[in-house]
Amino acid sequence: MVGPYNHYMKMSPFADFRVADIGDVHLRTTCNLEEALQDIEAFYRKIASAGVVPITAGGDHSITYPILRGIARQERVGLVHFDSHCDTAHSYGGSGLHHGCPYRNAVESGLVNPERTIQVGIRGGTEPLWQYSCESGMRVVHIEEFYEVGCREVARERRSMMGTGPVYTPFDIDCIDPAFAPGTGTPVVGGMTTFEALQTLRGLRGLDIIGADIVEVSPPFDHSGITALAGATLMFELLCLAAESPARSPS
Ligand SMILES: [Mn+2]
Repeated sequence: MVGPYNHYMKMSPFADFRVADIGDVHLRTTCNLEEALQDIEAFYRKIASAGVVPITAGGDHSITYPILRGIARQERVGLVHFDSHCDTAHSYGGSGLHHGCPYRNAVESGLVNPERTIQVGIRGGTEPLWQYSCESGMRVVHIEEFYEVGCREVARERRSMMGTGPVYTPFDIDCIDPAFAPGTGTPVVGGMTTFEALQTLRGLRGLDIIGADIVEVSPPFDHSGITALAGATLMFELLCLAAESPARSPS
């Protein structure tokens, strides 16, 4: 149902680039979060060292931190992060590696430049947990501002913030309104439509995208596969963006 042609970008990434599904990350255990994240990091280190740009289907949002560890370069990466939550919380329930804090970890371990980080679609009742976003210098675009200024302006700001440096694009499906993507663990009403998400992603054309992910799609909570379709469609758009990134060229 998704692809093979992107009518907006006028490209067929599967025909023009070497694209493959390389399967799941094998975890030694699902009972030890620290070890599981080490396994993810090692898997992505191998991918990045082969010169491959990973587009990941999660998994909850805890996976983004070890992915960033695996694909890290010398230069800190910029983030264009789509989510209803900032995910810069403290440790919770005895763990500092849960799905609500990957970006605090990524900044504190020197992987991500908070001044080249923009978080889009933010809303909801857990805002007090995310002070770290503002304290560290991230740009937080609440959903109200997103609607006031529009997709184009948000995209323009992101482009100027990202410049020519490396960019990672994590996409939490709960950024989308649950009317369009109900199958997720922490839905928050009042989000953007799938069309608005696609249009905003398209504003990222030409950035040096070194990886992207779609996280928090939860099939048991889904209805008629609507969230899976949204996730797969967004993933296809991310693939096209990565394929068009300046560092890439057709095989
Ligand atoms: Mn998230």
